[in-house]
Amino acid sequence: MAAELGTLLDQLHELLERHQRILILGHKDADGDTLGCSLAFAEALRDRGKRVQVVIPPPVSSRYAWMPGFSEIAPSVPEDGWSLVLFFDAGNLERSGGSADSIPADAVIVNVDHHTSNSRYGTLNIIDPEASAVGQMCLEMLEHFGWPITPTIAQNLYTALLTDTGGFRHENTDTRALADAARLAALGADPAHVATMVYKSWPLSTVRLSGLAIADIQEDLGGRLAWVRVTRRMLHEAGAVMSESEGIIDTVNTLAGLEVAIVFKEVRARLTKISVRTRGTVDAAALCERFGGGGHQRAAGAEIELPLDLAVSEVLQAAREAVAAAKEA
Ligand SMILES: [Mn+2]
Repeated sequence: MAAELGTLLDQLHELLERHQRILILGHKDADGDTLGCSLAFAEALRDRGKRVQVVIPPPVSSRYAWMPGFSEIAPSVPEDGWSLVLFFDAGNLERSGGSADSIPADAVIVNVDHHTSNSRYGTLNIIDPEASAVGQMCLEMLEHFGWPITPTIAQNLYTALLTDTGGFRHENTDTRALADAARLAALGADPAHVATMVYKSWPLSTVRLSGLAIADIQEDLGGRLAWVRVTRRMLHEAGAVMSESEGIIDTVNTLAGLEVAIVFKEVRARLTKISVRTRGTVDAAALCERFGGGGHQRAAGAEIELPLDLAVSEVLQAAREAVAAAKEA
């Protein structure tokens, strides 16, 4: 561990020992990483006698409802004199979905993240872009503190690592990720159970929605660019809600020869969300930043205040330019 990181972890340890009322924030459109870190740290802190509340803005996908501690998540910040706030896996405070507005003005904010685009909004910023998942950073923190890691903590952190590596398929699946996965399994995480709950537990409506969207898949640039739309009409037809569209991008990303995969989600009449995955040299985060979003080089997203059709044409134009620029580079 780098000396600088060791100092940061000592500072965090001191803050956690000193404060009694600790608020934990997960980011909106919650994924396995933000959930796993939040729930693992909540358990670790409760075991140390702390008053803890995990707050994650709804809707939180029910595919994670089996995670230990999930039922204790609150949708908004209850007033309880929180003096320390931990925010996991969020590149900026807006990712709290408004929860940050309810934090007491004098609260200390700890920003624990792995996004290169992180805005360093915390009082203490612990950023490790080399980490495949923030869950790995949490594992290192708990080990650095010498705090016990229970099987349920290990289960939550393993889930963070499994999901942020796309089931150990993304390019961030490196020796550190695999070694940490083995350590978490040794600590009591159950890889087969987590895989079943995360990847083999979709409701019928989710599979139907995926089918409707995928049936209308479009491609361009000889298959280097592919996209699908998830419309309000498809949701109605499948009996699904928009959060069930989360896995569709991974199906688009199974195409051979693909460089940029995009899913357009018609959230409202004038709000379109995009999910982007890239291979080769195209930077997904850079593409999404052009539309006010962000993320990682290989996986990013944005919320665009445009009707679906307009968002599709603007983003596709930018994606074509990005693929062309990547070819020349
Ligand atoms: Mn993450």
